[in-house]
Amino acid sequence: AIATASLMRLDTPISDSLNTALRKSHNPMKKCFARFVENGKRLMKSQDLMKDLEITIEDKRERSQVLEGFLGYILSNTQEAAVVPPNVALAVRPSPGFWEFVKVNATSLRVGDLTASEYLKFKEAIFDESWANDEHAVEIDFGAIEFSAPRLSLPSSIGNGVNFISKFISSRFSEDKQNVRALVDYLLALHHRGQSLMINKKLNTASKLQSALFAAQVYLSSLPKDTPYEEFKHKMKGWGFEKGWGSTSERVSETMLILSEILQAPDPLKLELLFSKLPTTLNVVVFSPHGYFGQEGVLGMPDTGGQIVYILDQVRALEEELLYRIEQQGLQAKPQILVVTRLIPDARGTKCNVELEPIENTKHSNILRVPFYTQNGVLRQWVSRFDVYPYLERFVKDATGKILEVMGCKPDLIIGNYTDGNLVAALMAKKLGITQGAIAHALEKSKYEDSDAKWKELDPKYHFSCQFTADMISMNAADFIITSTYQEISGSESRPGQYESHEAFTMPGLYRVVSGISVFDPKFNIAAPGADQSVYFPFTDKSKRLTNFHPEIEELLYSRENNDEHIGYLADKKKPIIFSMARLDTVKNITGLTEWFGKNRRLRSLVNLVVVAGFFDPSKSKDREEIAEIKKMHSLIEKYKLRGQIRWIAAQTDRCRNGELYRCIADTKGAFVQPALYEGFGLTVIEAMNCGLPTFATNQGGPAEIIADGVSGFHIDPNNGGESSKKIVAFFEKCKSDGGYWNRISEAGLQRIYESYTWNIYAKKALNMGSVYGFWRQINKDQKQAKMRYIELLYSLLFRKLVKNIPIPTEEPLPAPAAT
Ligand code: UDP
Ligand code: LCN
Repeated sequence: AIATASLMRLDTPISDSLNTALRKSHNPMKKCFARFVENGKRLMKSQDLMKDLEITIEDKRERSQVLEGFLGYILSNTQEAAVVPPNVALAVRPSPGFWEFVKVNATSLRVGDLTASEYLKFKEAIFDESWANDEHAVEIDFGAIEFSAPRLSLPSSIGNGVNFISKFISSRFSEDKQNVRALVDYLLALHHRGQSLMINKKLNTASKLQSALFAAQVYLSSLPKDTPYEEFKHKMKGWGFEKGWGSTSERVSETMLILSEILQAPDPLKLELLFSKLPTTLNVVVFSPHGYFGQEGVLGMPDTGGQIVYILDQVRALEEELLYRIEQQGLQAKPQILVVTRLIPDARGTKCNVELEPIENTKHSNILRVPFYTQNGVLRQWVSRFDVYPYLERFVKDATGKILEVMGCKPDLIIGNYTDGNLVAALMAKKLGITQGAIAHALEKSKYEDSDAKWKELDPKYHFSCQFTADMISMNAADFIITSTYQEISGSESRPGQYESHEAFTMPGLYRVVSGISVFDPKFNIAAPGADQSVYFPFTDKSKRLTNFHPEIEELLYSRENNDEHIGYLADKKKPIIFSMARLDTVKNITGLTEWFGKNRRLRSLVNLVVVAGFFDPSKSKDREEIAEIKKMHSLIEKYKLRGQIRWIAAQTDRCRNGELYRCIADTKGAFVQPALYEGFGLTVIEAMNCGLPTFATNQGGPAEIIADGVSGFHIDPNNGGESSKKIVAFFEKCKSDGGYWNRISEAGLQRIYESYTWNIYAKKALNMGSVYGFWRQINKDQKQAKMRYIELLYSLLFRKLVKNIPIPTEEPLPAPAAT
């Protein structure tokens, strides 16, 4: 039972109802299950099951009878079926976060329930029978340690962890006043550069604090509201209060009232409010080791995309909010945010070889670069995100030293980004005893089909054994996790979320995860990013348009010449443009879009295609996927004779010019198309929408949540190019017959953005998380410590060993500096 503790299950197991349903449709189902066993596929997905069902139950009426009943419900909710004749095991997901496992004997149609562990073992037999039968195969089970941890129960509450934790803490306060002591201790520990904040030792019990608050509030009510703190600080100190309550008598009074009310009768909303006012966070470290992390000339390269844009915008928003809060709290402190990445000596014209670089449009934030080391010294070249693991342990050690030196103190909060950044953040947070937040951006596991079960096949190329282990470690070590969408946590009705796919999975021969992370864990919080609205603003905002870029953009789109920056040309300048921009990764599917365009004559007659992606010479790339995609782009242009209708532009690194480019596409009454096979969030989607450009985006992942289909844009199915290109055609045809249609979609897109996707909302939420979870980890110390011991074992015994499989690149000499 412990093995499935974190997997939410329905009250009544499905096996009974399934038994009855199978008995009722015995004959057609017998044929159907016989086919599942005979078709040769050992791991079937939902669409495979449906296809077989269509083949075996030819009669449409009979088929729909079956599909309308319980069997249809089960089969359509089956994410995966593992076939080991004569049995078929089904992993059924009736709704987000809820899983059931059953085994059906294809001959007798007898049904049996399976636990997650049993299901995974059954599935493993397809790949590695002796491993599946090994009683002592490694099982990872975080649910077994966290059996007493609080869990959400409603799928609708998923992603709103702060709210849940506040409720949980206040109910603990109500149950036992002793627990309030923890809050007093927490306040006592707040300090800045050796100086106590909020309260000092005089107020070391809840009752002393309560009386002092009462006395102070009576006194404050006699002062004019805007009296500066400086004028009454001595009086406050006399009672045991320190700075941090507020800059004026009114603010101090407000904060004191909130705390008094909590001490009198705990209330989750008041608790959340109090935590948003406490000076808990002044110094923040943000880790993002891989890639070329820079402010200029790095975007669009492999591994160097949205994560960088996100972090730089995030830092600006966090700094702004921190400055605002510090001012309100009446402190003179300077907030410091350090983005810590790797220093790359072979910087290829970027500033990635500079150790400390101030972040533009901030007052106190910097990028700190720390090199990766090998046995031969500093690693000079870029390495792919799939190959970074061997350097991380040393990186944490070096980075910790540097951070303490540059900040002059310990940070209050560490935020990791992507697998490598999250692992590094977890290691450093543990070392220094600091609150840790994690941000995935993309969990690679969901991007590649069966990447867990088929890990052995993929490992030489992607090292998923390291990556998924690191992900398991850091998502469990993190005090809180920030996600961009609900989908990222628990997916949609039809598709499991990125985190959800880490609940139960197996890598045969390595380990079996029977409870990895639960989507009902209250550490999950949704805080969607925005797009920098000074760069991405509507094309209708004429006075702000960057017209100085227009001649360059005209050349970029329409000149006839082929060069290093663009190839192909647009013969008919009057047509609207469908536009896409992404790194040239397979998953971005830019080649897919090119092929849909190539195949759809009607689409080609209506619009031109412009894509910004990668570059044109495969021999100049070091990235395996990029090389393959470059070659494919060239062959598609030839195959479909696209010259005259396509413009392929190389990766663009100037954000401001890109903003204007989106707007120029809007001027042509065109559209943005994001065709990814899977997209974690999709910053280009919100950039395009911010510019007022109607957007078609993949229904696989985050964009499905950003866009309301047919209202604020459109969803397209990347796995069904024919249908997707028809949908684009339908839009442009409708625009021809209905003059206002294009504008209506454009405006609805903008409205959607303003309601939900801005950086200011994000910064407030993220800082509140740091504060609430900082306290939660204190009162949950014992549980956390037990979990960390388990995590340390995984790190030492598993991860360190796996890292050794990744080859260290041999040093390539740097090219001689160009003559000037
Ligand atoms: N981008 C860019 N130039 C390019 C390709 C992409 O500036 O040639 C930017 C794009 O504007 C967006 C980011 O890189 O800000 C890509 O983020 P997204 O979330 O769409 O995808 P990711 O690359 O993170 O997977
Ligand atoms: C990485 C991705 O793949 C995108 O989907 C996100 O938009 C980006 O990071 C920022 O979080």
